[in-house]
Amino acid sequence: MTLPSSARPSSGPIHPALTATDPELAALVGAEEQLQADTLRLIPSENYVSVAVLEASGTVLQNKYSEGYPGRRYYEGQQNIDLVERLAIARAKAVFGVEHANVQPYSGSPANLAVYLAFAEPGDAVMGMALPMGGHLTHGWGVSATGRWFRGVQYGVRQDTGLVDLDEVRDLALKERPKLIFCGGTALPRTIDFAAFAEIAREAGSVLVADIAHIAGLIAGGAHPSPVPHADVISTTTHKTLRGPRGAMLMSREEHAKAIDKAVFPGLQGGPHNQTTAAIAVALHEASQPSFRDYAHAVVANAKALAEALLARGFDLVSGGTDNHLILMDLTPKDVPGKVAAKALDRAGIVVNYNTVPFDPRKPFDPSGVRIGTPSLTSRGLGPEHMPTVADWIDRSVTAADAGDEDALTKIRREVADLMAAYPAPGLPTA
Ligand code: DSN
Repeated sequence: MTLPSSARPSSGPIHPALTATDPELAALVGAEEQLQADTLRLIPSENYVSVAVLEASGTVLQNKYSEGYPGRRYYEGQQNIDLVERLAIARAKAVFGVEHANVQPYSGSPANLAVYLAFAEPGDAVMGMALPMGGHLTHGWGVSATGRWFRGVQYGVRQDTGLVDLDEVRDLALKERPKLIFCGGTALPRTIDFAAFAEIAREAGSVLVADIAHIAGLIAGGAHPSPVPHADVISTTTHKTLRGPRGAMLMSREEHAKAIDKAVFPGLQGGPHNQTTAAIAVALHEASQPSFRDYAHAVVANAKALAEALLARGFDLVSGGTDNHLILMDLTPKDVPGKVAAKALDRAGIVVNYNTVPFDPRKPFDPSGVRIGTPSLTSRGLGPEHMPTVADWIDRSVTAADAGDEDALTKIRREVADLMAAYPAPGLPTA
């Protein structure tokens, strides 16, 4: 499988001007580069971008204000910026097969808020998956503005299967008639049935919003079904499986283009971050290459292999496995809280996040599970043959966490660093 672009050479500082101007900050960047190079990064929403994406996001495009849209700006001097944004839009339309794309949202939460502004009024019912069930804060969860300013109606998964209960979704939707129905989330290991959600939204008279932030790269690479033509609006970040810069996009049919564009600007945002728009364009170009299809399928193959290896070691996986890039482990049977396990794994050089599991009896800041994923390790070229080793490291780390065995964690950390040194990451120094 071709990686997006090669790792950087290690000779000399890779940020010479930064090192000369601000050595203190340069040292912090260098330390982070080393950390990202040495560790096994398993947070499913993270990735490594290519050097080309890194370069685009560090360009002088960031010096330019360009409130408005291509051809309709409030500032002059847009000769190049208009072309950059048009390129990003055209590539988004081609990669996802949509009629309209807005590439200006600063990130996923502002993108979702723009959808509320476009289609709902404060106080309206809006429906989404509950955060502790695997949804997202901005899908109407109470502590979010979307749950405070709108009436959040929340669905979940079945306790016996760990799967979304579409009958419950339909019953709730027909009872509440929400303006918006969100599908998608942050801890969903299984395929989203966009067609079924669209049918429910049609019956309830709701706008269906597919939040594909986690799986955008899988969809682009043909490793997860597309929400097109089912969803009215598609919201995504660009920095997860899509392997672009931190940013977001909203996509839709032409009929919703005006409402979405008006909601993003001037409804919510000022000037777009043009350096990010450029880097999104680069990421979309990379996502349109045949090698990205290989990447997307490899992410899923790795996740399935890792899930099997974890199950073989007695781990309890929500829904019993995965169809995508993500695994949600319930550590209750191991008698180790998620946070204790995540911190021990971190000391072993394996970076995950602690996470609630559906029906979690513990609190969100000290939950029962950890969430892991394979986008980053796949970007480094690891394959299914490595997943038994990864599962073994996780197993030994959780056991060491329980036993308070720091020596075992230190030993695993050395083993992790050795393997990662053999698989350099894009944009990072080699050993
Ligand atoms: N914070 C992101 C994640 O980690 O899934 C979702 O916004």
